[in-house]
Amino acid sequence: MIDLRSDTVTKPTPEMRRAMMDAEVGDDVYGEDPTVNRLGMRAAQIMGKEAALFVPTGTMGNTIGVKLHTEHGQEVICESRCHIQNYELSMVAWFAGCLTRSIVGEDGILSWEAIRKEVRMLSPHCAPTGLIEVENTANLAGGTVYPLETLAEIYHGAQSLGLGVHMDGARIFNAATALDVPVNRIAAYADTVMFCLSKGLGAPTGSMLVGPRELMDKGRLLRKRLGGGMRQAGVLAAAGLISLEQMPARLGEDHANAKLLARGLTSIDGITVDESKVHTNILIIDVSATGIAPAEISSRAKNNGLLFNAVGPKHMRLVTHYDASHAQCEEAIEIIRRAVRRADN
Ligand code: TLP
Repeated sequence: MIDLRSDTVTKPTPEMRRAMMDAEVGDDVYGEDPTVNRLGMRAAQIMGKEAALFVPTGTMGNTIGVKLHTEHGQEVICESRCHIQNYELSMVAWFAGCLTRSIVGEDGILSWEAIRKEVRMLSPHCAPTGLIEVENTANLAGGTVYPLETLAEIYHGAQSLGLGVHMDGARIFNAATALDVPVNRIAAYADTVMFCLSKGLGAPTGSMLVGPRELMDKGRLLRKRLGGGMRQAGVLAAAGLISLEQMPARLGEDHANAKLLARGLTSIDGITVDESKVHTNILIIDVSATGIAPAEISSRAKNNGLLFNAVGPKHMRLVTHYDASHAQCEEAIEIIRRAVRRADN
């Protein structure tokens, strides 16, 4: 099976499995797991932040991140397709007691100008803005990347109003690869950043929340409250360390494979994808002109050895990763070509 449903499907490398086997562990609720502590130190260092918190999932990292910046009854400004609004079971409302106020950004990218218009102060009618959230790369917009200047404007604009910025950087290393900058240049424009070890970086599970030490100390308590005190989590952190140190350097291959897919798929009648907008490992294709429902295309492709999913009534998503080779991506194009061929031609 060629699996392009997500980069979450990657399996730990043999080196990760060996490191997990040999990991030194302790009780992380007491702060005594040396491997978790090492991972936290490296993550903070690489991101240019004071401290880090190891969490089981990106969702928990975002949940804690949002809660750290907000109070019940506030609003979180975000982009309309973002993960915290669409894929986290209303966690912003459920745990932080806030509403999202979303803005449609071009290609999933917000600007300070657009955000500024939506910032609200407390009044007899309005809940105040508590936080600005940016997702980088913007997953459902096709893995798009924030230009550094745009992030700088948002961050400085937010600061001028006393607002914090949380970055859902699940794929921040893909953004750094696309911009060809060290990842800390991107992280510098957010107070807290969540990033995933378990997506393109290949760890079996785990994400990091990084930011000021005081916030991360509070975050530890929130993690415990959410049931994320993982005890001997060093077995997971050991794989995470390999993700962090070794995997970012190869993300360019995934980006090249995504470009290859985009180029191949534009040659198929009825499929629309703007190759010039594919900069990382995600592509969203419009299949509406094939006249075939995405779910049907998905099921035909599956019967021929390719997994990829619909995102809405017209679009489908393909995600490249280290368990999907160049040759498999070439094969995927041919499987899709056959899947959208009508019976009558
Ligand atoms: N994304 C998954 C699905 O949930 C959609 C995927 O297949 O892409 N932020 C972003 C931007 C994400 O893409 C994801 C996962 C998360 C947060 C949540 O991470 P996990 O799955 O570890 O909770």
